[in-house]
Amino acid sequence: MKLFYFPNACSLGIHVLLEEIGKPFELVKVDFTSGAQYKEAYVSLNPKSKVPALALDDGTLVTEWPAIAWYLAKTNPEAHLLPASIEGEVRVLELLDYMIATLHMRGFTRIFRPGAFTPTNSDEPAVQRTGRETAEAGFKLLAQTLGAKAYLLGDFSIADAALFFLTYWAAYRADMTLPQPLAAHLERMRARPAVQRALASEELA
Ligand SMILES: N[C@@H](CCC(=O)N[C@@H](CS)C(=O)NCC(=O)O)C(=O)O
Repeated sequence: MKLFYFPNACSLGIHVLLEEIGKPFELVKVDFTSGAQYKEAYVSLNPKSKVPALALDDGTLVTEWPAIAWYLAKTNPEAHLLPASIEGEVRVLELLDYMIATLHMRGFTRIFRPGAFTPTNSDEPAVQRTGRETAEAGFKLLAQTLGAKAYLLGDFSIADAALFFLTYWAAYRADMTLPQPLAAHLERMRARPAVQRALASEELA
């Protein structure tokens, strides 16, 4: 299995899950700094020009964060990355959709790449403000969901890996102050050996 990634992109969350599973995998860096995601070598593999992308051993590719995480959880049941009940699975899907579609795509992508949302340079600060408001409102809701629990669903699940890359971005890329339960979740995640291995291998602090 090969994970196409870029350091500190949302692929970090999938990298964490692969480390949690603990089976061998290969990391392939898509060098965003040289625009490699738009060059033929990568586009011919993944026409979406995004990471994460997971190449399976049969040569097929899985894209989209929730689909990759779901695939890894279902094919590695011994890693216990999903709750056992259908109700628990539904809550994970609900959280993943909110975290990826809203906090990542409508929040952080606006903060990091405002130019993708407006052709007018002078509008970019307003785009970033909207992104920040979206992310902050999302974190407020997620803090309520987490409450005093250690992990979003009680036990660790793929949802926590998504929350991890978002809170990591908030703290280390966007200079945001996280609600206390989420700051504690970030530290709890950072204490997990799998997270430490993923951060070290992406040369992140
Ligand atoms: N909907 C995709 C979004 C993935 C995404 O936006 N990835 C970013 C990195 S965090 C990316 O590859 N950006 C490259 C680009 O847009 O040029 C998913 O859930 O996997």
